[in-house]
Amino acid sequence: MLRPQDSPTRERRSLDGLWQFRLDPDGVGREAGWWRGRLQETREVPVPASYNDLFADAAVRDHVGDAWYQTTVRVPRGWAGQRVLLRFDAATHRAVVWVDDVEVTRHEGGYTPFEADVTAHVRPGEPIRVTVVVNNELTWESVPPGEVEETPRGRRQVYFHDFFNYAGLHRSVWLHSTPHAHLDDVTVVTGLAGDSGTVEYRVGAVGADGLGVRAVLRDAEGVEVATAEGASGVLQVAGVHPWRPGEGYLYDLELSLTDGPDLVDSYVLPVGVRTVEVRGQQFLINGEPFSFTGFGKHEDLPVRGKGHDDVFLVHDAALMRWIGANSFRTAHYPYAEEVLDFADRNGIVVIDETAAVGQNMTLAAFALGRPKVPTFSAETIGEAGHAAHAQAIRELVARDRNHPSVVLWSIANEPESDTDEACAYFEPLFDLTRELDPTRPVGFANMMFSAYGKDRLHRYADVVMLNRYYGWYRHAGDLVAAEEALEAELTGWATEGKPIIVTEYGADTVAGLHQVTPLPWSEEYQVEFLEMYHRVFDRIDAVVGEHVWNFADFATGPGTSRVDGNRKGVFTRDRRPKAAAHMLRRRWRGTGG
Ligand code: GCB
Repeated sequence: MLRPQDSPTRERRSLDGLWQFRLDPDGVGREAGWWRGRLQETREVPVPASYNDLFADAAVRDHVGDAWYQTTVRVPRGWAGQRVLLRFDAATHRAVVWVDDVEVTRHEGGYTPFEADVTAHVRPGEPIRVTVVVNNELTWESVPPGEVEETPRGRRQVYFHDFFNYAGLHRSVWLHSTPHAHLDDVTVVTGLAGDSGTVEYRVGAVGADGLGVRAVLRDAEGVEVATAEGASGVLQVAGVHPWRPGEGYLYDLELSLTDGPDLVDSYVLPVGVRTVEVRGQQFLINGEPFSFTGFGKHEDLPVRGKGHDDVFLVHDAALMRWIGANSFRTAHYPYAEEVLDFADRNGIVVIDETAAVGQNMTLAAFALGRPKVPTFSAETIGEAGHAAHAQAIRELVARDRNHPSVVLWSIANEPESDTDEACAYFEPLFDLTRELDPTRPVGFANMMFSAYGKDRLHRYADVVMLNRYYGWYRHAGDLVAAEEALEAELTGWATEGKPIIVTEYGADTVAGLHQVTPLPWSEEYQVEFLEMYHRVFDRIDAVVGEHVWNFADFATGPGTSRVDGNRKGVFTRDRRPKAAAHMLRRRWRGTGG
């Protein structure tokens, strides 16, 4: 599936804006066929956005089940004779889509795109009614997992991860056109040898028997640097300008489907020429050791929830530059593609994560005070959950494999990782990821309960990724004991011979809360906590990455350990710096101020 784009042969029309919206708390709309006509008793909601925080209404915020969206759009007159597609960049967590009275597609998983060929259901120049039912329920079969509880007060969603279960149409919706004979897939793999580069490409095409494929690579000035013929090939780039951290140099790969002298279809893919490799305890980008500085982030904003927003895309990146962050992890799900495009153009390094979070029932029992159930079993995360996870990996790699910014796949966050069941569950998922993309290392973020000596999954991973909270969930307020414990554990991990990225470390901090003697929740404690971690990191060569948890404060479900959400942000939710931001800036930029 190629993204919608405007090219000499393709066009797109955005469906973003205000849509009609109706919650379906009793779950009657599917039976009643709400897509068959104008949706009744609606209010307007913006797309893209989560619906939860728009109305200051607990029934909307905590809704469990179906939510209906509807809009109309006129198919451009000029699209006669073209294929017409309806594409959703995401619908969280699943959706069914109708064009007028006809179901055209359904999709499972809240953070990857899907589309339907609607050519047979539209007439160029005429309007269509687009109806979508978006369902936000998390179950043992979904990624992430959860459980819907029936209570006397209605249905309640329980989930095992630490961020609010925002739902809705979080990303853009498109109507777009392609020719009937068309390119439908492209993969690039890049290489570097001295000052020459290679761009290996492979395209898929439909209805293309007897047609030719031509590939033209242009540099950032638009100058043609290499060409090739055929559905796959290797372009040689003499005097290559590599993509590198801090400098997102991109070439354009123009792919054309041709019929003799005639152009049938055309698609342009930005390409960064770079290599990624794990060698010993180093993480190499373009053959040079790379150290990750930055954050685990979230897609999370006041009012919008997880709705993608270009304003905050630009602003967050500016703050990351200001502070000296060179990278981030898409905790805990694939982010909007606009975010990766921006990272590509700006040389920001990305650890790309699936939505597999909350697969740890020991942690869930501890955090939610629930009886412990097995994580991986026929009654909990079983075959269906495994299949959904494998599909989530397939869709993530298919969507993001051509982004130079993405250097490492994270296939899960803090899963159970110390049991036979976890090994049986994860080994095939690591294999699958490598089979889908042999060019990037693969890892998962390990949780403290499976500390060094206990974890059994790291043997499948190329990089050790650790989320650690010594000084917070353990040894809270005692940074001396925390420092000893952290150093002892990291020293153990360092003997594994793999690079270590500390993918989370952080302390909840209420902005404006100050203490003379640093105590948990104060700005001073956050600073001393992070400084303690840095002392330890600097003593252990295998540590090649530090990602503070979190870039900004973010919304969570209710709970006694959260005050208006998770406060481990280095910035507040509205992006004001806490004292730790200035400290990090001194460390990461080496500016002394
Ligand atoms: C973690 C999780 C993250 C939480 C964080 C916390 O280990 O990966 O999702 O938000 O801890 O603050 O507890």
